[in-house]
Amino acid sequence: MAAKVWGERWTECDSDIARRFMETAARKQSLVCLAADRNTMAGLNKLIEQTGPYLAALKTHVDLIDDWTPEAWAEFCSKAHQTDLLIFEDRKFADIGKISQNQMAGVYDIRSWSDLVTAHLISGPDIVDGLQAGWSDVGRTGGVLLLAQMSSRGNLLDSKYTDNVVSVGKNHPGVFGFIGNGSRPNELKELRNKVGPSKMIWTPGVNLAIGDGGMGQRYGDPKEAVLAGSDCIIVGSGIHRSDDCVKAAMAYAKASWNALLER
Ligand code: 5BU
Repeated sequence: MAAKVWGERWTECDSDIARRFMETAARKQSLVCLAADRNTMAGLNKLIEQTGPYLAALKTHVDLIDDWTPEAWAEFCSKAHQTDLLIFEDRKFADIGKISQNQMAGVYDIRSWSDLVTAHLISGPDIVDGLQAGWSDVGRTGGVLLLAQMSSRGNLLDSKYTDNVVSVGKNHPGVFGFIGNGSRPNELKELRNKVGPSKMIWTPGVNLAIGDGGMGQRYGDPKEAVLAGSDCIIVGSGIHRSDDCVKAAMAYAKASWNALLER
């Protein structure tokens, strides 16, 4: 099933974690990664219990939560893994390699529960090795999503910067894939041409409603993003701010899955 729907993304793929994601997505018929941006443990637990069956991955901002404790977090993560979701901490690491390795530990101990993390490449390629060393310090493996583009207006990741990120990440085994701008299908198409078929492109900045979000967030249509080359739509408020989160999650799952079939 996964091989058939994912086509060359499956055959050219060089990552076990990406294969896991593609299998989950095919089984659940959803390319949705929920951006679970709620600030209480109760809110997060409720959200994942409701929407988990319609998601292919879960994105967190662990430092947003007011009542965070290691125990409550461990329980939440085990709930996510039981629903077969990769846990993606959108930490946007940016420091030198050694400090990034150490930042995978600390109070939140991201290395112990995350399967994926985001990183800027602004400090150079050693950040990827630092993050990989973080996972290997606790006997785990994970993948790095490099920010090749962003969804927010006026960001400084211009096309020359994108090219540099892609050329470093494209052949690096520690790089799971790239963050692309889900709000601009043309930029995304260009990114997919640069990246080729072997790495993932995941995209925030998607919403089924027309219009942009607050504070410079830009939105595009989920179907257009997938047709342009996105492998996973990252959806936050489109689901967690909806009056009916389950219905919303199902709608994003359907739009993304049908777009993959069309692609
Ligand atoms: P939204 O509610 O769907 O706008 O949430 C988007 C999420 O994706 C939010 O958690 C952001 O931190 C995240 N994001 C983004 O919006 N744009 C980016 O370029 C990157 C991450 Br990278």
